[in-house]
Amino acid sequence: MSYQFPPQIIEALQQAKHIMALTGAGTSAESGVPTFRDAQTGLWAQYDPQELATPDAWARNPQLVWEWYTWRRNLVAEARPNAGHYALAKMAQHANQFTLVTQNIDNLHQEAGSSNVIELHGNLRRIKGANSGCVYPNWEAFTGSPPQEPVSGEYMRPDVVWFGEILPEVQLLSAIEASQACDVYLLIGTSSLVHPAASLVVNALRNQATVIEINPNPTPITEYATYAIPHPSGEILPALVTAVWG
Ligand code: BJW
Repeated sequence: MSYQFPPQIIEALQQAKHIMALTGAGTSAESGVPTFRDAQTGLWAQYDPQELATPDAWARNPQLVWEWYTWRRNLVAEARPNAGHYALAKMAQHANQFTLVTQNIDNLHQEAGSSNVIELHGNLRRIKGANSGCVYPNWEAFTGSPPQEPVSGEYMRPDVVWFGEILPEVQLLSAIEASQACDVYLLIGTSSLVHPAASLVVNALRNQATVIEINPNPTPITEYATYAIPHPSGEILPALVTAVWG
């Protein structure tokens, strides 16, 4: 990709003591994973994701919600990390300090080699007891739609964070700390509509960090970002890593 990065972006990244990146669904779009607010296909076209990712939807119809997540798990199983995921893993090796925070539940950052990924909204691979919250690392160990916990008989649900639910405390606190400490904040492939993830950038802006948004479409943050790069992250991130670190 022949994007001409402003020299200030290169300099800010080269000199940064601490880079934080917050990623959203757009980061995995070039891996073939639909973004959260994209139109859905086939059977699922009639459902609004925002109305399926809620405790109310689960209470009303756990089978429907479980099947939606099964459909998404199958999509993600076919997906491979794209050049943007790999570039972020590479960035971590060059940066003095690097914190990768994701809203995604697809595990693609880890598959690209990123470690210590802070997952704010859970992970599609894990499931947990709907009442006990007891977490199991691998959904494949269970059958049923939704599966039931073998001893207690309670329903098992995906270990993800739905609207109205509290984010995992340790992960959220780590993300808040990084957003307060970083001098460069990369905002990648997120519509910045969902809080508290969308509010983290306020900490960075308050501290005069350089905020660089990478998203083909404008978001509520675009006008506040120091730089907005309106292109796909799978193209921009590898070019950026090369431009900054060679
Ligand atoms: C590309 C690209 C390419 C395309 N390259 N880019 C403050 C104000 C108002 C409301 C609230 C608030 N605080 C809390 C709330 C309530 C609520 C909320 O935010 N509501 C808003 C919708 C208004 N938040 C919550 O309920 C959170 N809980 C909470 O705060 O608890 C305390 C509390 C509760 C109640 C009231 C007050 C406090 C929990 C939020 C959990 C979100 N969960 C989900 C589902 C996870 C599981 C699953 O995936 O099924 O997380 S919702 C969904 O949105 C998912 C995503 O992680 C999240 C963000 O979406 P994301 O990643 O930004 O995706 P998209 O699709 O929106 O955008 C994709 C972007 O990519 C687009 O911009 C494209 O342009 C771009 N793109 N191709 C780069 N190639």
